[in-house]
Amino acid sequence: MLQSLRSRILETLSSRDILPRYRPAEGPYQLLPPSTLPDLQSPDPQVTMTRKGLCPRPGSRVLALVFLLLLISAVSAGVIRHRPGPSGHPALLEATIDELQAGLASRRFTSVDLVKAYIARIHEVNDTLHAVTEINPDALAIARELDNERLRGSFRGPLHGLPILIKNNIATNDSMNTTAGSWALVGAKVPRDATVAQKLRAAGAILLGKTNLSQWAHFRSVNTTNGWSAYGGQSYGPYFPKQDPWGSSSGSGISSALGLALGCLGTETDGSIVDPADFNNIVGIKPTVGLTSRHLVIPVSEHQDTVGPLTRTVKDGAHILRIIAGADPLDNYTSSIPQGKVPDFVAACQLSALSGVRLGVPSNVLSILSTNTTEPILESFYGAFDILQAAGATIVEDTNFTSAAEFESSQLPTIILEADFVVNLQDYLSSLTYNPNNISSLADLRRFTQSFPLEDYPQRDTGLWDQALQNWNNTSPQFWPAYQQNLVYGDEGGLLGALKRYDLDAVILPTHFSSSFAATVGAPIVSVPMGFYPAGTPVSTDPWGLVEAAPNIPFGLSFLGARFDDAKLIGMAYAYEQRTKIRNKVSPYIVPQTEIRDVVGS
Ligand SMILES: *[C@@H]1O[C@H](CO)[C@@H](O)[C@H](O)[C@H]1NC(C)=O
Ligand SMILES: *[C@@H]1O[C@H](CO)[C@@H](O)[C@H](O)[C@H]1NC(C)=O
Ligand SMILES: *[C@@H]1O[C@H](CO)[C@@H](O)[C@H](O)[C@H]1NC(C)=O
Ligand SMILES: *[C@@H]1O[C@H](CO)[C@@H](O)[C@H](O)[C@H]1NC(C)=O
Ligand SMILES: *[C@@H]1O[C@H](CO)[C@@H](O)[C@H](O)[C@H]1NC(C)=O
Ligand SMILES: *[C@@H]1O[C@H](CO)[C@@H](O)[C@H](O)[C@H]1NC(C)=O
Ligand SMILES: *[C@@H]1O[C@H](CO)[C@@H](O)[C@H](O)[C@H]1NC(C)=O
Ligand SMILES: *[C@@H]1O[C@H](CO)[C@@H](O)[C@H](O)[C@H]1NC(C)=O
Ligand SMILES: *[C@@H]1O[C@H](CO)[C@@H](O)[C@H](O)[C@H]1NC(C)=O
Ligand SMILES: CC(=O)N[C@H]1CO[C@H](CO)[C@@H](O)[C@@H]1O
Repeated sequence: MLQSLRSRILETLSSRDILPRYRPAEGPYQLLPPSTLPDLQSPDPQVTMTRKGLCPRPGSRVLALVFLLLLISAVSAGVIRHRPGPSGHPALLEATIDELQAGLASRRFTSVDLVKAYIARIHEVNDTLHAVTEINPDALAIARELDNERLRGSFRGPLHGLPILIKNNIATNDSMNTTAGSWALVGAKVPRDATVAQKLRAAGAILLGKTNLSQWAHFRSVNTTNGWSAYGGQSYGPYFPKQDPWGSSSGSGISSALGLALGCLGTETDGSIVDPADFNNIVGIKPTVGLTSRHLVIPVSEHQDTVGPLTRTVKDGAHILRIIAGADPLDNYTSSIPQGKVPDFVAACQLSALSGVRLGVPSNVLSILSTNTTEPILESFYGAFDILQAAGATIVEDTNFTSAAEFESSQLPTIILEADFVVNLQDYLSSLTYNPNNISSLADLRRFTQSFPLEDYPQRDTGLWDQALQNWNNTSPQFWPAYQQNLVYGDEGGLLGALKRYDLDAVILPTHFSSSFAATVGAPIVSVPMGFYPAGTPVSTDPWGLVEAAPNIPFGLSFLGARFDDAKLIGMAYAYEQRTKIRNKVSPYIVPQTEIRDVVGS
């Protein structure tokens, strides 16, 4: 029974969120019935896809062309509208911490203005993209207080007065719900803020709202979509109509991409920060597990979960990470931070950071994972070598991950996560001070989910929970040997082994292939925009109608490193970003129009 379920999970899981990330997203693709085709505010991305690859249907080139024309008109309109006003207000689609702080310091606008503008922008796109599930009703009052503080001459630092959205699995002790996208937890209360939320508040950030996500961080169904939650609906990426936003920090990726806040927090177990960063044209920092506290973050796995920023620039991500990182007595994985000291990630952002570094390329991973839809990604990846070398890096090819093929088909990574989830979820539920549906265990949660109509069961099943409830857990004697075996995939047989054997500073991979290799050992990844699918790319969709590949959809480059080498990776990503500025070379098809000048003084 267990065995057959496991095989089914391997066959049907549509996201790479919890399984080895590099498994090609192949499936029983077919021509979609008209009712599920993306609607026609956009061209109709009507295509078919075989198991082996894309077969453009007659006309798909024409459709792509129509889309391109629409895009060009949207962009040219956008360029006009997004030009900073005469008063020099930064355009919110790209605004950085430094630009917003300069405007706040010189009183060209206030934090109240920023909150108003970002809320208007969220409303402009939420009906189409479902990126944000709730807005903090206290945000304006908090902004006013922070404006007053600033006027009184007190400045808390780079995040003072800047609105940030957080993923809806990071708990806050305020009027907002923390649900992981489930109706089971709507109305639930926690005793205090999650440590990362509390640190943001203390640093003067305004928690503007909560972002949509793949429900339970994609740890419920074996047949569901990225970016869907019962509470938040289906979210979409902004670079092509009905674009798969990836996940599970889907809303955080979309929101940073479109300037719905200065930046966002997400969480990652295996891919949940770097994948939405990848396909939404932004930077994702997946910190070393233990660098940021998970206290009062709805868990998947204590061994793999980590909280990190999704931002438009590497430097903004570094600023946010610097605030949220650090030891926390309420999450003792943070006691593994070397010397207990948080490095200065912002100072690590140096143009020279690639000079003299050795970057490994595990070529066997590229050959194992490549499919027809990844061809443009690989082309762009090989193109990046020139830039990295010109910046002083040495590229070392064939630094193969020796167990990559075995890892790719192993069920162990999922079993370990399930064993953690049963126990870690129960701990989280026991910390609630108000638990409206009296859910205290995974068994309770499964009962609720299977009987509550809005949870979309059985169309979206509870396959991962069914299996977790039958299996041993992380307090059982079977756990430790299995966990040790699972570590080998990331250690000797994977990332850490290659770093040591070839004396590397980091490994580079297309982000699409990267996350699983760092996941099992809790190693860091920084993903930065690298390219986008060119005009003429056949449009391919998954069985639910989400668009996976199409012209204009972006993708990123990942730097993977040893545990607690986060600062080093941030430096390299910055040096690459500054030389390429890929983000500016591709535009979303949908862009909110409200700018600071529209709200100043209102
Ligand atoms: C890619 O597509 C071509 C035809 O379009 C096909 O011949 C080939 O087998 C495909 N390759 C893979 C790896 O799917
Ligand atoms: C989403 O946008 C619509 C239209 O502006 C608005 O009515 C609705 O309240 C928004 N939802 C949230 C949660 O902000
Ligand atoms: C939290 O959920 C409750 C119950 O559905 C709802 O009334 C409330 O508006 C939500 N809070 C926010 C800030 O959306
Ligand atoms: C959590 O919120 C409640 C209700 O506002 C408040 O009484 C309590 O002090 C808060 N807890 C902390 C640790 O701030
Ligand atoms: C998964 O869900 C899709 C959409 O409802 C459906 O077409 C497909 O048959 C399901 N696959 C399995 C294996 O249940
Ligand atoms: C880890 O933290 C918990 C409280 O969250 C504490 O009970 C436990 O003793 C700590 N374990 C270690 C090894 O420090
Ligand atoms: C690494 O993998 C590539 C691609 O699979 C292969 O051609 C090469 O021989 C391998 N190199 C080593 C040193 O194993
Ligand atoms: C939860 O438990 C409390 C106390 O036992 C009870 O009053 C309440 O009705 C229960 N709520 C639900 C939804 O079962
Ligand atoms: C974990 O498994 C043990 C048996 O090995 C069992 O006693 C315990 O109740 C399980 N914990 C949870 C949270 O299910
Ligand atoms: C804020 C937001 O976008 N909420 C939406 C989430 O998804 C549901 C279902 O699609 C919509 O009804 C909400 O408006």
